[in-house]
Amino acid sequence: MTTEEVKTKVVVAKEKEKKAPKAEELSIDPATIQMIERSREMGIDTIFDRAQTMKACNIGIQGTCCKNCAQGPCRLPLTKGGIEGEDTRKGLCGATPETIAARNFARMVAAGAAAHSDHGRGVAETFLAAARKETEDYKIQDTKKLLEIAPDYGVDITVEGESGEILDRDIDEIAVELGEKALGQWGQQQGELCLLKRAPAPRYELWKKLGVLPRGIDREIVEIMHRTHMGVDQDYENLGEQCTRAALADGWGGSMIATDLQDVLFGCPYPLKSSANLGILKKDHVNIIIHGHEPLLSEMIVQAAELPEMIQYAKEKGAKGIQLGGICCTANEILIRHGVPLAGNFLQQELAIVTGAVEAMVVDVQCIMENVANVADCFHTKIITTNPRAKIASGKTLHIEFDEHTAFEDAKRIVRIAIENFPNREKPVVIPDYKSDLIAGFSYEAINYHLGGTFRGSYVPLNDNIINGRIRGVAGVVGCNNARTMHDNSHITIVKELIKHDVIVLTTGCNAITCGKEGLLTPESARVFCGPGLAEVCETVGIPPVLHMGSCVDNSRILMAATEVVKAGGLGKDISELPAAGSAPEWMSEKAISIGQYFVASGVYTVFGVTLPVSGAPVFEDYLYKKLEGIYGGMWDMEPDPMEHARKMIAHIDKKRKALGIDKARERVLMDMADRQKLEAA
Ligand code: BF8
Ligand code: SF4
Repeated sequence: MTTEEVKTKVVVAKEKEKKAPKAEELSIDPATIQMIERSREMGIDTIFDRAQTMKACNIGIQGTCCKNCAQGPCRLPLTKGGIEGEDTRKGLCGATPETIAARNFARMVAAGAAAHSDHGRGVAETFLAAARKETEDYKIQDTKKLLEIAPDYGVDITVEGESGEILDRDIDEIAVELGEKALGQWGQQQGELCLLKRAPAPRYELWKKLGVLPRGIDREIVEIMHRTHMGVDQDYENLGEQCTRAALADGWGGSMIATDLQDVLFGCPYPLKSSANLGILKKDHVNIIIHGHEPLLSEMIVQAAELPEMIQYAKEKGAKGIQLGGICCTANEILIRHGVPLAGNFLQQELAIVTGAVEAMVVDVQCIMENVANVADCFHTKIITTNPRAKIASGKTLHIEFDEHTAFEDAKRIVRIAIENFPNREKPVVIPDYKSDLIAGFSYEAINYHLGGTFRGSYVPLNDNIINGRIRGVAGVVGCNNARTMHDNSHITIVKELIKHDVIVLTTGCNAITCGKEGLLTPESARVFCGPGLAEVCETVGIPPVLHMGSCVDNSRILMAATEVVKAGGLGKDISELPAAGSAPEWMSEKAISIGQYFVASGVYTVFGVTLPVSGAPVFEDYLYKKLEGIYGGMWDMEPDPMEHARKMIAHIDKKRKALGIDKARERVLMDMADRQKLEAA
């Protein structure tokens, strides 16, 4: 390189540095800010830097780039100011922007539904192996839930005795049949998925009338891939219907089965205490990060890390113990069942390694950034891939494949590798001193129990408080981080705005982790952040205003909670009548699109932040944002501004309150509240 070239390079690098936003402009989370700064000081490239140097494609972002055949990519951007007169944009084959955007959207639904459902299939296979006693490592733990759900799968829990008496059926037999029936849902070719009937009857009847009841999980996903192949389905509404079939096969199929069987296998979650953020890592401990989505192996790692022999081994290597921490939804899974603390959400995965304190990051499937391998290369951290579907092509990652028959041995091997890596720390350890306490594990069964106790557990108290106006409505706020927006900012702004206006929030996924870090998952936060009505209810019942329900497959718990609210009565006959709304403020993954579609098709008004790749196809956009309301009673919306986003959700909730005729009750409660406060002050 000539001196001139070197000089130019230095100038370019300095320019880049000048232009790069400060760390505090990229995240609201102090731990994240501190680690972005450290990564920059160390010259380590993270997603926060790459988001500055690489801008998103202006046509892809509109959803109107088609590369479904080799005559393309055909790119149909919508220019600023829109189209005057007739929209004549066409791909080589004549595909309109609507067809192209709808096909791209459908493929996102297919990929998202496939990811959740393949997770569910893996769980069903392990469940069956456990039920058949082919593995020593997994045992059915929650027989109560097993008996509760078996009939939904068409599995009898009683048998007729010799003289006609009704007898309890053998629990192992029930488990095996349940495993077989559940696994059969993937390859089923005809009929309908068995859990669709869990929905309120009018919802199920609507799906039936519309002809969108999914037949089999794999079938609906395959059909999207067929229909979106060059020259097949060229009607955006017809594609939209198939999106619904595949998405329902996710929410009321693959994801719901995953939640059901994980609960039976590992225990149904009930509220427990833990903490969140990078501050949970310990300088003098062997730190193991578990990252990904399937809890099958991580359940074993939790057990392995607690073994006295492992703790002793860690001490021999100079550590005081073993600290586990989770990232992404594996984190949520092991939090809600074991209280393992949350190290961080999606955008913190590289930064956890930047602490220099992580001996091993064990990953399974989904949301694992390839760059964790590069960041780990700068430290002593070992990246261990564990799933045959998800390897990283870096010579430095280890692959220890998960096998349900040897899972505990595999887990012990992984923990041992981490311990042996403890003395290899090479860079100074810097752990941000930030973590917050939280309570998580609100399965819909736990909410039931919390509201009314074991003997009179029900959603009636919740409904009563919605009807009397103390609680304005219910919001499901879920989903990812997205490096195109300020990390965690929209999540927190929206959730705080909702609870301030007495809307109780149900959360999963990376939003749940964000709320945990912000301290919103504690009953005490109610007094600080909630409107007077919601604060009163939370304080009386002793629950946080934001209920952590689990991982992203556990969005099925939100569907079940909504169904329970309908069943408890007084708020209409279907989910679409509830004063409720859904939101994914910082979404990025295709799974979020599948989730959005099944929420919409279940009757929920669902707002996404950031952007939706449909803006280049105004007719298809209108179908999603407006026309679907007339079909399902729920529809999509997109609002990047977090305050406006929350306002739209609250406006929808108020619209539903009015339709139910309970809008006046709220005014009365607020008046009472003001009067009471006046009295107290006097
Ligand atoms: O399934 S919320 S970034 S971790 S995709 Fe991924 Fe999104 Fe996080 Fe969980 Ni869900
Ligand atoms: Fe272009 Fe049509 Fe091929 Fe798509 S399918 S790339 S629009 S020719």
